[in-house]
Amino acid sequence: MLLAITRGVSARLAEGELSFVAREPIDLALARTQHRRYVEALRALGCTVRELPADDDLADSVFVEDTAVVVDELAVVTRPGAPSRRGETASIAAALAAYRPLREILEPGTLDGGDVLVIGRRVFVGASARSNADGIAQLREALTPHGYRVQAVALRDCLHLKSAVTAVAADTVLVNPDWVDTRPFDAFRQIRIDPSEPHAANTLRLPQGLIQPACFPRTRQRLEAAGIVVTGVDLSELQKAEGAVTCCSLVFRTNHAA
Ligand code: CIR
Repeated sequence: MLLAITRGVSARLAEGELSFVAREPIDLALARTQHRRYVEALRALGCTVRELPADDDLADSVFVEDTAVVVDELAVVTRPGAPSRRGETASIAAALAAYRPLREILEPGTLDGGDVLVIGRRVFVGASARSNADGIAQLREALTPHGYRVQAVALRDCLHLKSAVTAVAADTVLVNPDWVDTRPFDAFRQIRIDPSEPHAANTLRLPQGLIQPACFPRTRQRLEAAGIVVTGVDLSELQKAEGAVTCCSLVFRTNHAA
């Protein structure tokens, strides 16, 4: 089965880290409603969802993607680049231990899962302010023995690699070329976001469809013109916290019960 691990929205969401967006008031009740609808979309697209309880002390803890990289063979628990987020990993490691052997990124390495894009055996890692060279090297050391090729990718003007590029089909990426060097993705068909929607590249690809924030209709048209089925989810309040669709779940295959 396809399992998605999620975590509820912290009461302190509005106090989380921000790097490239200005702080705005967040409607917490609406954030929670939107998150619930996101979880429903995961279920509608075939995921069994294991929801971890919200942790009010950890403002950004709804963004579980950043705490681990899960591949078929193992899970690598990260050491998030923002010190305020390092308390998020212990509970994720405990949850993942039921499904995968664990490795962890150790000091001085830092790595955010939002920087890690796995497409088949190719692993692209954003060399961002959150993921340093040591963290990328540790990830390479963990994954190379299992046949993965790990490659660092330069970024600009955005938080994570997956802010700028995600896979929308096995051979296709959706990319914002203003934020990422597209040459590492030359082997893939590339769809560009509509330039009026710079944040539109973050999509979550599931076997039964693609989830994208609902506020990017022009980019959605480009995807649909390419034959890609899109489910739009309104995540306005989580976007104010600099999150989007990949960051709210860790999705992987397992034979174990949830
Ligand atoms: C942060 O800056 O860490 C959070 N406010 C947002 C993290 C979003 N994560 C992601 O896109 N993978």
